[in-house]
Amino acid sequence: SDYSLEPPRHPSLQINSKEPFNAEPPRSALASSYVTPVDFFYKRNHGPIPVIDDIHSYSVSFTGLIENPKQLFMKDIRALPKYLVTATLQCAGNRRTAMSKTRTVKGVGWDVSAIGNAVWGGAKLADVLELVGIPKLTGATRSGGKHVEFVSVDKCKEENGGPYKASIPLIQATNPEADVLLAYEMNGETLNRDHGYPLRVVVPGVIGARSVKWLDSINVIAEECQGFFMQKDYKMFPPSVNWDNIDWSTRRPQMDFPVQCAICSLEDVNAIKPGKVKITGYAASGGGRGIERVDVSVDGGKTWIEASRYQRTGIPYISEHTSSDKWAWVLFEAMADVQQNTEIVAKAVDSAANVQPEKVEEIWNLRGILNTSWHRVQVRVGH
Ligand code: MTE
Ligand code: MO
Repeated sequence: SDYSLEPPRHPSLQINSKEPFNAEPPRSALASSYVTPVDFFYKRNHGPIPVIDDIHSYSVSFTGLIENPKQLFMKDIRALPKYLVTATLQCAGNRRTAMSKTRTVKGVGWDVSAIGNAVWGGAKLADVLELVGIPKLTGATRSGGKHVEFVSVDKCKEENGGPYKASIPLIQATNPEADVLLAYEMNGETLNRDHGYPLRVVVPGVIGARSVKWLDSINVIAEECQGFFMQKDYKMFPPSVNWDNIDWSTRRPQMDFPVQCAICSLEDVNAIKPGKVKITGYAASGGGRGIERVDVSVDGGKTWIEASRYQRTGIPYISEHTSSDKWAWVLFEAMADVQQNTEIVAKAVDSAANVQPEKVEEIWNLRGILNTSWHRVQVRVGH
């Protein structure tokens, strides 16, 4: 079958779907390291993993509304300055399983680990676009191009056997500060097949769906990409919209992800001993908004304590401080005293003072995306 050439994967991944391969690490493994090891990084695919063997003949074609259409080979991309960007990638479907418990949603189920933080290495898309005649900070090309479309090599059924694709605005693609990369490395190693070998897009602060893997072409276009995953998926609808009354054209494709956090040191329903319990997890927000605060409750949300936050070890985390990684998650830690069965809750606040919604019901949507409701775990305390 098409799936006979899949790469090997770590046995401790929880598999949510086998073909296409969708898997996430156990919670406990996720929050134990600031930079997520490649083996434990969630894998989100819509078709078989492409086989790209001949790296010398591999190229990306640049087409559309540009001055100098051309083909770029890996050597051309590698000849540009190499940047390392620490960025958290999160699937819009992260925490979907919990959302589907209130009302059924459509999509692959995920626990809290469809998220990971990696050091991506590659060329800035803004530098690459200069090679095809588009200067930095361009909102529109002379021929009217306003969006940059990324088209993959893979084939998926949602595109009727065509390639996966997505787009971002040209102004973001040509802004060096937006740190959009054409990445060929992940955590200092050559990007592996699962994560987009030999070349993928990384759009920091934006839902994972726009970070197209296995690039085949980049097209500068007038309107945003008309592909399935931009127009018929990954849009946020209100709870009143169902499969009978949905009108996809009424909503924009989701780009930035909202403020999110999850407890990773506990699962439903863990049995713990009475006394001090350590509560750890991650918090992240989109658009480069840092994490201002993480609140933890051990009485179901009646009272709260503030968790401590950190990124790289030894450097205190201060939201919007230059020593912090602006596109990356923060890990949090709190100690609390627990004497009886209870619900432990976490919620984060980002640098724009955005907060997480209390109840999943309020943000329920038929595709089960962006479940950023307060994260709750039930614990049983044994004396
Ligand atoms: N790119 C291609 N070509 N095909 C895909 O199926 N999935 C997208 C995105 N890029 C996808 C893709 C989605 S929905 C997510 S969340 C991220 O890749 C996941 O990236 P990862 O598997 O490296 O974690
Ligand atoms: Mo995703």
